[in-house]
Amino acid sequence: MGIHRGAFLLSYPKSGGTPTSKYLITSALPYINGVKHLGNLAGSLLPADVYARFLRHEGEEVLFICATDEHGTPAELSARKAGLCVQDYCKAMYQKQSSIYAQFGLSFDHFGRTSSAQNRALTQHFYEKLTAHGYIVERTIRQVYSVADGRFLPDRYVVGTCPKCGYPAARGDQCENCTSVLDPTDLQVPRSAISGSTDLEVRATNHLFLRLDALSRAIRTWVDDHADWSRLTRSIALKWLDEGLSERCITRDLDWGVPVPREGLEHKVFYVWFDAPIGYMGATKEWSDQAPHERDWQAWWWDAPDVTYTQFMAKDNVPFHTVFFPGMVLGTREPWTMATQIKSFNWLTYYGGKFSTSQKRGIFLDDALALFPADYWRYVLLANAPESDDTRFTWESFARAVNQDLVGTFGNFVNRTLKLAEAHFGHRVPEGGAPGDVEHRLQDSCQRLAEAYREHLRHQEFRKAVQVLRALWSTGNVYLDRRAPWNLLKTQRDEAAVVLRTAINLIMYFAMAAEPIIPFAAGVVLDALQVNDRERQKWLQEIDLESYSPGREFYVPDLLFRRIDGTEITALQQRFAGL
Ligand code: B3M
Ligand code: ZN
Repeated sequence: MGIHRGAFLLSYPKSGGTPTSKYLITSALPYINGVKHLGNLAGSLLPADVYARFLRHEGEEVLFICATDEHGTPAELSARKAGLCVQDYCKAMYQKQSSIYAQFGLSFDHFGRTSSAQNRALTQHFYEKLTAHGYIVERTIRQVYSVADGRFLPDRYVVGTCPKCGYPAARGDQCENCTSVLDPTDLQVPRSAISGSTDLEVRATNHLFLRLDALSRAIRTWVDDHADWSRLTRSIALKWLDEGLSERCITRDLDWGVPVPREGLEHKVFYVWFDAPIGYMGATKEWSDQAPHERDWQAWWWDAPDVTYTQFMAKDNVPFHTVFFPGMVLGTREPWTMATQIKSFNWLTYYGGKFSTSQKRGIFLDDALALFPADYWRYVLLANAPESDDTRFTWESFARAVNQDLVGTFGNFVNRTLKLAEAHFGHRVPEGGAPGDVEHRLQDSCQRLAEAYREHLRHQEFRKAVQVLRALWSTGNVYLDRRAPWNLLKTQRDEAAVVLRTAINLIMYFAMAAEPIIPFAAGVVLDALQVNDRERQKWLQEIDLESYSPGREFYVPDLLFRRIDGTEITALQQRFAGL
């Protein structure tokens, strides 16, 4: 494993030590089974990408890591349905998901796989250390066995009525309705999710348990030390802790997973939630192993107080990231990096109904890309990020945001400015006179808006950031309408040149600001203005509406966005009516 022995930790490495010099970002790992839906994008993958892009623009050292979450019964059963062995199924789905995320512009530094050799070795290392410190015990338990399926049924594939809220389709590990963490034997009227058979027995079998109860105090101290976490994250963490932690089974009777290196349990594998979060480290080691002379995964994960680590996830993953995984890390008594910030999201619903991959209900990402370019989705999902509450996706709100903000504000400003400049001054930024008070006040106002925008992104407040971006774009149209260069051209050509030169400078800053949100359209505009890398690196640090100087050559890009009309909305509503 090559991990050097860190000193024994009496408690976790406190935050606020060495000044931060680099940012580690992870998004919750999408399950391998099936193409994910808009909710997975809105609730972790996309905001994580925006945050990574923003920090890179701020000149920070960033490592953005994600991976497919490949073990557990979802993979096994989906592979069976696809008529493939699970290894081939996972390989095919990994490639499909990787391609989709690239088309959405998710700028991972590495997108790995929890079935990697690196994750297998790390998971077994965690097992060894937790066992050595007495946090893993072996017990004989009674588990649900399906006679019809001829196998023990792992938690996710026993379904039944939630004992806490009565939800009829609760899974054996967690009720997706009230997020209560369950054990399969808790369910009322249990049935096999494989065959639907209720011919279930409870049989004795040996499994390993993580002593979360013995780790409870250290976990609570760690959670209490993060008083700055959002109310959503803290409320879920404290609910779990206040209920009291008990041992948690971390092995399963499955063929597909990380094998348990223990005599008598050779045919069992670790529970998917035991190896999955270690997958953040495993994927980083994959990244490092690709270029071992330039990359050092342990500089991010081992004894690294200079790392600020932000995790992005939907609220149903918060229990595992604020209690279960931290308990595992603390139990190793090794100096692994732990989350500094946990940005959790509520759910994106479809007209109030919950998206669900397992129940095939949602707008799936490959369908979404076939309907509209990625930027349309990125913009709308961030403008309505489910930060403070569940957010309803509706085709009306989607079309309104596209038509008003992308087409009507940003796209319209770029097109009419460059078209007018090209028509009257050719493909070069016009010379003209000197900027006046209006331009100076405009520049100050853009500087203030840019600073507010950066502040919101720094604090992962995505809705507010998009609101300010929209306000920034609007200053351009207000300026043009007020200065009306099309009138000035008749009598004051030089004045018209000032206005158009200022407006073209605005376009450059509007596109640079937009890059974390709608990277594809932003790139088209910056390429049309032939903005070089050095200028792009300056990003929004200083707004100078004379910086894109007279004589610079530009071309007019095609229309950046297209309107979505009423008939299209109606057709989309009908197509997805079954959700
Ligand atoms: N695969 C996502 C989910 O529950 C789950 C996240 C794992 S992050 C380590 O849909
Ligand atoms: Zn429930």
